[in-house]
Amino acid sequence: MTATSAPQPDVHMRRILAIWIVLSAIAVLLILFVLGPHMPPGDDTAQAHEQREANTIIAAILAPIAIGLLVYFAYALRSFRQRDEFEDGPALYGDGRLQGWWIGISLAIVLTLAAYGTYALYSTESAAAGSGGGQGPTLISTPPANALQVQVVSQQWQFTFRYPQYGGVETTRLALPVNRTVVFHVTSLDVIHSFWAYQLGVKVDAVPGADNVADVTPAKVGTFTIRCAELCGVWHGAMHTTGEVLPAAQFASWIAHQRVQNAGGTSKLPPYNKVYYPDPIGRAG
Ligand SMILES: [Cu+2]
Repeated sequence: MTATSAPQPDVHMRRILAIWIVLSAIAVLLILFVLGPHMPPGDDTAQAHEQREANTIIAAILAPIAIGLLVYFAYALRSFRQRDEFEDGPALYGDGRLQGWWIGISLAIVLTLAAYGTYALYSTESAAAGSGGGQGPTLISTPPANALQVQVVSQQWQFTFRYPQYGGVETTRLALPVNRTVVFHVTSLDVIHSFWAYQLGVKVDAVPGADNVADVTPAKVGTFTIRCAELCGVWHGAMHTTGEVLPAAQFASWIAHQRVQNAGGTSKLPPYNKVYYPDPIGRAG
């Protein structure tokens, strides 16, 4: 028997604690400084930047928890394994210290995240940067007067985009000028979809009869991915396209060209409205 030379429970706990602290410190530093700058959804807009920050912070908080579980599991496998006859360990009842720590730490983590989320939601900084959420017809931010209005019209299974300030022209491609605030008005003609412009940090429910508004300011010229993020029927998976952020002059000539090219189609569209309703029997002509 090696019972006399086996480490005491306190020694085990101290070892586990030491391994956990070292690994957690490494993981948190790696997440904050190495992985963080590459976390989704990037920083093409202030909203995307904030979401990336939130993802980084949450990952940094969760890593020590995950590492704690894995370290304990690995240590238990190695050191606490019953090698001869199998026998249950003593039951753990009413360990007040363990319960106290468990409830205390869980409470601290949850309340910290709730406070952080609430602060981020209501801080003047994020309100000024725009609201990517699109939770209804009114914005929590105040977009500038020259903001570009774009209506996102969703239907099974594609998005089209209407520009009310440019004669109400409707296009199958979404192009936006760089550094100009855009206000998306998201709606649907049939079932519930979700307009997800990944790199812009915008995800807005597209609900029939609803005008969900979100504003954002694209800060970089380039392309971004648009996906439907709500299961909407058999071709939901094919409901995606690529949007484009253009230099201002290029956007101006693009939209001017769209107006001319689509003039025939625009004249047959119903007048611009916050919402539309399906017209299966063609009452609108
Ligand atoms: Cu969809």
